[in-house]
Amino acid sequence: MGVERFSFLLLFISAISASPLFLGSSPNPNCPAYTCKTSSQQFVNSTCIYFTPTASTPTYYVSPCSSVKLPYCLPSTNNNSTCQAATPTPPVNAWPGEKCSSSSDCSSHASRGCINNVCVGGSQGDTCSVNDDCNPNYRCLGGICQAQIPVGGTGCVNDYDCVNGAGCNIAKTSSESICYPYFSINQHLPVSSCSSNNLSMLCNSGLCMANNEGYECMAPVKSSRLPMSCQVDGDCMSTRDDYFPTGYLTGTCYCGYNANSASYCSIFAGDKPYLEYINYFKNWLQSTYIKKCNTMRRFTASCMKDWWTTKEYNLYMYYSLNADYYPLTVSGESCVQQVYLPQWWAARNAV
Ligand SMILES: *[C@@H]1O[C@H](CO)[C@@H](O)[C@H](O)[C@H]1NC(C)=O
Ligand SMILES: *[C@@H]1O[C@H](CO)[C@@H](O)[C@H](O)[C@H]1NC(C)=O
Ligand SMILES: *[C@@H]1O[C@H](CO)[C@@H](O)[C@H](O)[C@H]1NC(C)=O
Ligand SMILES: CC(=O)N[C@H]1CO[C@H](CO)[C@@H](O)[C@@H]1O
Repeated sequence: MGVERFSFLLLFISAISASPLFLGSSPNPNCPAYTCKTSSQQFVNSTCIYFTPTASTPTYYVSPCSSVKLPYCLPSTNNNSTCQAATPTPPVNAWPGEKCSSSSDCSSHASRGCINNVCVGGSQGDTCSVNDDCNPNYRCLGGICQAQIPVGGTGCVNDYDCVNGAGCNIAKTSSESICYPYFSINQHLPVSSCSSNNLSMLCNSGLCMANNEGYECMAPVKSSRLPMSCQVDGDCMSTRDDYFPTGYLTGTCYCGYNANSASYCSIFAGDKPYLEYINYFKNWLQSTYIKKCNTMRRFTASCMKDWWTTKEYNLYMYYSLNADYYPLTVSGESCVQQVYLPQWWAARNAV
């Protein structure tokens, strides 16, 4: 398990319906265009996006919000959008190990509250009901906080039993299950689980595939070129790992935030932006800082932000979002990216 990091691709991007195979970078009739407001257009009443539904290519004309009172543009689908007031920042709800100014910042999992600006929960031997109740380096086993299993140790049932930089390669019995460092199992060696989109954080490549017995790690397959223009998902085939009878993966074709209404394929773990992300993620996984997070919070942005340097955190966010959003960013104008991909935009400008 432990694949949640991989699954936060945007929910509001339009998936593509069927249309003929075409491999050039041509407009996709199912995609709108996204472009900056022209100088002749007049936007009234704090409009930040003007949509032309009846144009031959429906187009979103974008003008980022500049007023201090109404700084945010939240894009609507098939409609205009207006600048909005800043949403209030949600209260801090910190897990054991995470930073706080007072006990009200700590979640109910931190039974001892805020001590020296860190939320404190259960230590060795304290009672717990879930992993979240224990301090960093511990997990909840049989109602008691106990030390996580080190790399190479046996007895894990899931990743959260292992130290934060490692996951559980589950065998038939837990006494044979071993904690492996993430991204450490070489290609074509067995791995206990593989997500439906062929991702495994235990594999060196980040990729896995079913075989006759179960699953094994896959070679780092990639796009045949980057960017890869597409009309349908079937256009998004990876290079092959010939070790498998069907040794390729199929990505997803997304409408990009560009002025040409072009669509592009999601990328594979062997592609440069994804490799950059995995390499940077390894810095976190191998750092001493990850040991300051509760076992359930090992991959969370909030714990990472608390302990990593701002520079490292920003770089991580940039590589992570850049791998996820790659097809959305190709050939985009900055005014559009600023409004439609605000997190990516902010991370890119912070690095
Ligand atoms: C702008 O807002 C004003 C006041 O609310 C309203 O009277 C006017 O119709 C709006 N204009 C447009 C083009 O929506
Ligand atoms: C978008 O704004 C324009 C200009 O104010 C207006 O004419 C149009 O009806 C609006 N579109 C929608 C879908 O509300
Ligand atoms: C567009 O937005 C306006 C203002 O929020 C709303 O009244 C209208 O129903 C929307 N139109 C469509 C077609 O969704
Ligand atoms: C778990 C698994 O193997 N998932 C998929 C990996 O990719 C192949 C080829 O695209 C699919 O057939 C598998 O279902």
